[in-house]
Amino acid sequence: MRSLLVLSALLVAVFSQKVFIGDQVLRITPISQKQLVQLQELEEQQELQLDYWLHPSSTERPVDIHVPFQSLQNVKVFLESNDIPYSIMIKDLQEVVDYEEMEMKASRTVSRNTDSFNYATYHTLAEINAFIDQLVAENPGLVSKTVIGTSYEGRPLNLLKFSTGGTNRPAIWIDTGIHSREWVTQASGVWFAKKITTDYGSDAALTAILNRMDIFLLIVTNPDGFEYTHTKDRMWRKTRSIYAGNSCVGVDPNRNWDAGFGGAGSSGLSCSETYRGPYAHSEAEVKAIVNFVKANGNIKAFISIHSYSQMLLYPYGYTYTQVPHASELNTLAKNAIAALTSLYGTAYRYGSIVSTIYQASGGTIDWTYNQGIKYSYTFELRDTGRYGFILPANQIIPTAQETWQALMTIMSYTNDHPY
Ligand code: BHK
Ligand code: ZN
Repeated sequence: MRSLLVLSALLVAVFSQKVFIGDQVLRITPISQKQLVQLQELEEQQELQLDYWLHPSSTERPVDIHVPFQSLQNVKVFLESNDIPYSIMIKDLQEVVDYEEMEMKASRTVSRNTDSFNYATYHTLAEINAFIDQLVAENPGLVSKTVIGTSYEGRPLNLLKFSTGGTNRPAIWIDTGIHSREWVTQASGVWFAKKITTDYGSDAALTAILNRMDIFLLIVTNPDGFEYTHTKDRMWRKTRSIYAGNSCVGVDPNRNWDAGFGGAGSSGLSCSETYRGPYAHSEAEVKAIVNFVKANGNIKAFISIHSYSQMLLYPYGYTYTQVPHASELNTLAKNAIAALTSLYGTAYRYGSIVSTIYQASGGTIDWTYNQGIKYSYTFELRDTGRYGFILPANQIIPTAQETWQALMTIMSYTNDHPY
């Protein structure tokens, strides 16, 4: 294994692509409050360079940790000496990353229109941007593109607008890919865009929505991070912003919003995956959406899509206080999940963020809800952890299809319940 480490260092030097040789993802199932606290303390040990894919919250839910090869012995000894049960979910992360890259390269073709686009594989930022321009060109009466801002590194934030006319119509917002490594979300966003153009005029429910409302869709919400996941580090989650005095690059864009900013479930340390940033809305990608929402006062549903863990969540994440519309949001979530599950039987949990996943401050939908957007939801798409962020590409279309069932439920309800 020592030679593996030398080899991995060599590979980084030659290809400048981060490697995960011998890294494992452990699924830990704490059985007591004490073990939960031990797992929280483990997270503070920065020298271990642990990447918590699922944070500790309760004994009801597992904790998934991506452990670098060089920390594996220490972590396993720690777990075993404290009798904390665990299993190995991914035994060599590099193997699944390599397989994904091989599949992606094998299926790569240059597509000249959105009918020949391969929806069943992962795509680069350039390919998704080309798709966006093709979709606009093919559907000039329905689809348009607005650049709502620029990322830290200067990339455009390409927002798609689906509209059949009118001015300042009530609208639905959907974003995917705010966390760059959650690749099934951007891939689903592409599929949703195409689906809207094929269903308008033929599907009665979608047609009714678009006859009264607009749909905004931001597919690559974190383009700098997304490009980085393709070229340097498949596991990159945050933005790529740099602040003087910080040791590490990037801010968690789902801890950067002005809703309980700085509170529990966010970190003030730049090297943390949940680093909140120097101040609320410091991130260009977040600020662009904030400006857009404020300028377009008519957004009625705001849906921010992540992966993984198969959940549909509503506010709050920063406080245990229930939102005033909790019961309506809960019923709508239940109906949306019933529609989702009806397609392939995929099981979802639903509820408020804080009661369903864990406490997290500065999250997107807490801010949008506090802005008055009642139907604010976050999805966590497939899977429940077998592959986590490296979801096999043959699950892209089924994931997008089932998610679309839930989205249609929320969008139709929003259209039928003006406020
Ligand atoms: C979702 C919404 C609001 C706050 C937290 C979450 C869970 C999400 C996160 O930001 O920690 C989990 C995650 O990225 C994996 O998608
Ligand atoms: Zn996420």
